[in-house]
Amino acid sequence: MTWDIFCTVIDNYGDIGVSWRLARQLSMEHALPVRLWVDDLAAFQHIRPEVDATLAVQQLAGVEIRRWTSLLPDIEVGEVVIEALACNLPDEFIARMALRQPPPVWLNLEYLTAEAWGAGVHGLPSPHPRLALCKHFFMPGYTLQTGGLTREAWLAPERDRFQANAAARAAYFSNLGLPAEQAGELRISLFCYENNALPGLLQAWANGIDSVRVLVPRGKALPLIAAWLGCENLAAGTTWQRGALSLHVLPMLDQDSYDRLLWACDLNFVRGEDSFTRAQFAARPLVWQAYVQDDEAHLPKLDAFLDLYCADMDSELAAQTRDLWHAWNQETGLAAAWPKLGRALPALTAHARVWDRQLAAHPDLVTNLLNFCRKWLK
Ligand code: TRH
Repeated sequence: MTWDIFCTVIDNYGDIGVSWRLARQLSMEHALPVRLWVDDLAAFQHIRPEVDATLAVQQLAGVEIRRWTSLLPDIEVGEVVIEALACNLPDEFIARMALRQPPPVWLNLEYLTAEAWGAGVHGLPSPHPRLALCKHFFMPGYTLQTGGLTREAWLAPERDRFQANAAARAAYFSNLGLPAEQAGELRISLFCYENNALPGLLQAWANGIDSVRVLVPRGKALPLIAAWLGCENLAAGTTWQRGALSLHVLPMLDQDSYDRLLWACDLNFVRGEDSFTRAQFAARPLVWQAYVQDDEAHLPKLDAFLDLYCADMDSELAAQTRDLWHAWNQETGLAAAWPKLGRALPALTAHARVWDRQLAAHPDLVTNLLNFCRKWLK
């Protein structure tokens, strides 16, 4: 089964992050020929430094990566064509798809949502108005009625080994220029959008009695942090101390190293889609900042996830989790919500493990994709 996956980088790193994981898993775990078309290789390079942004064609982890320009080379269309995260295929490529016999399985791989409509839309056909082609919606999601989540077979065993191995974690932190873990210290990774609640949260951590070590990969949070610290610029590799808070600015990590950061921390602030999913697979407590959408469409998305995530929590823990996540997403009132949540971390850690096991019991997205495609290619 040959694959063409198309990815448009709208902004940030989520589109390419999701597309790359999918392409890599198809290639590495299923030995499938995959071509990944990307319109912004420079963004790709941020999460995979091995990518050469000047090349039209290159190979990485068995995947053929192609710069997606307006003129596509004359290649044979794959048996499966994926529009990752609802990007639009060029008409010229669609015309070529129509000439292929049999026509390719054409999928619109949508954004992840826990909302009920996701299950309703999953698998629905959308016939082309003129050509003998039919696109299907493929919805990632958290239930068996959806396409599942991208989760490699190696992930849980590797994570468990890493989390059980203090020497591996020490080496990891040392490579990042960070001090070794200390007893009683809370280690937090922070990856978020510009968030007006952040200064209040930093202040709450600084004023607290427990030591908090916050690790911030370079990105959108830095201007707010710099303003709160009262400094001009925050370079990667710098460390700042304010009361009980130690703050370290990290370079942007490659995707696999970022996974390890999530595995290594006691609590992860994540955003968008891919870091959010990976933080759930880290089996550690998390706080999610949803990607802001028009008409506040991200708020029902947030609540739909919280409904699932908090379903098996006791009511007090559920209310605390909801309060903190709402405060973070509404960018207000977070400092008040934090102290209770800080105390609830042991219970949240236990819950994060249960949630991860629950997710792991479902077939992953690639398995579901393969089953779907085999049915249509028969
Ligand atoms: O970058 P994002 O904000 O991406 C967003 C969302 O995907 C959103 O839904 C989409 O509409 C928008 O992009 C266009 O957040 P996300 O999804 O977490 O993606 C970040 C990627 O960057 C993820 O693959 C992890 C990776 N990453 C690294 O590789 N190294 C790092 O140091 C960090 C912090 C992240």
